[in-house]
Amino acid sequence: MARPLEPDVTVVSAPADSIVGDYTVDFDRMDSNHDGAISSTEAASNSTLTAEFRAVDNNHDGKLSRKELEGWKR
Ligand SMILES: [Ca+2]
Ligand SMILES: [Ca+2]
Repeated sequence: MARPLEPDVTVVSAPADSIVGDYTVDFDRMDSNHDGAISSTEAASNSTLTAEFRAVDNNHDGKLSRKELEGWKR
């Protein structure tokens, strides 16, 4: 009993977040409450940034300004 040939559908899930080792941060997108700074909560979507949050936060106010982020990106 031959079965009709069906296309073998292989679902390849491409990682949406494939930026590795490239510090591309969309400040405006990450600043979800638009207060001009990235809080640790807002940075949570970026694991790399979360890991280095304290280092990036030069003035230790718990938020990352656009300037602090610029310095991080290099
Ligand atoms: Ca914010
Ligand atoms: Ca800061």
